[in-house]
Amino acid sequence: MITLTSVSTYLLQAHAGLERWTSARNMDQSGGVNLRKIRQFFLVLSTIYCVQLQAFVEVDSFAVSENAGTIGADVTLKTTNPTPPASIAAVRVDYTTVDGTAEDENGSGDYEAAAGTFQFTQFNVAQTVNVKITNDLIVEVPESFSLEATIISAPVTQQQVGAKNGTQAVAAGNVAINDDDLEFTVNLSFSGGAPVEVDIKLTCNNGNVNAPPLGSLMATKTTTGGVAKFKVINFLPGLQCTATQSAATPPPGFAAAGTTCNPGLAAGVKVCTINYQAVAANNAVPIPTLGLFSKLLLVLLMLGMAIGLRRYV
Ligand SMILES: [Ca+2]
Ligand SMILES: [Ca+2]
Ligand SMILES: [Ca+2]
Repeated sequence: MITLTSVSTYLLQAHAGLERWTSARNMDQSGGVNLRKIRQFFLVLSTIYCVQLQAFVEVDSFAVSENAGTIGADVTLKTTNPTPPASIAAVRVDYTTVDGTAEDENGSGDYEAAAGTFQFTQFNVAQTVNVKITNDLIVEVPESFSLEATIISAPVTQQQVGAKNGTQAVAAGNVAINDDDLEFTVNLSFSGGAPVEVDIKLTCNNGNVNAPPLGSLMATKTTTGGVAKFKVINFLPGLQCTATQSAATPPPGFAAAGTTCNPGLAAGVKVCTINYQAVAANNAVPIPTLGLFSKLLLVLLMLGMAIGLRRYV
């Protein structure tokens, strides 16, 4: 914090006025003893006020979606003075973004760095820092960066007081970025039979599916033996996706045995499971096949019949 109050300003002005008044009359230390005490009294009083009433900055903390575009973070100059003056001499406040798990264009590019200086001439009136959030197609966990603001100057008399305290006013707000891309996993379950190739369709009621084609609301993937992965990009709140088999009938040898999807969607990996149950090829009465011995027996029988027929003829 930095000391900065109207009351302390008035006290300092009284102190400075008395100093000028005694100086103008060329009063030395002995002759001006009473006035010197009065000056010291005002100086002590102003210091007490300065300790009690301070100015500081506040910076917003909030969360945004990755697709929010350019966002505004408010920086506000405040004071502990219960009755702040309507206007003050300009107070300079530096601001800058600082990487956290989210990184600017010099890192992984989750947002574009911003830095600058505000001039505040009023308390409790916010000024806004604009920061561009990058909307990529990468599936990520929530990340954040901070916005730091520092009071670097105050009106002359107030700055002098602040310097005596040796303090600076620094504040930081946190901006969380929630990803809007997610990976959607479809597990294929084959009971009673070996996994086969199946075309899977992912349909979402909102947003885009990036697998393939980009920008479509529907995507199909062919998978063998288990897993199809879809990347859903730029989804909006309330998005629901469902995985189904593309073909009208289940794969040969299997019957559909239900689909389960986790309800709702937020950031993160989502899963559906499509179940198949093996079935018999058909329900016809089995035709017995002849073994090698039976075939040999049949050949001998036919041979015997042929010999007998020849004798008879
Ligand atoms: Ca990232
Ligand atoms: Ca995105
Ligand atoms: Ca992303």
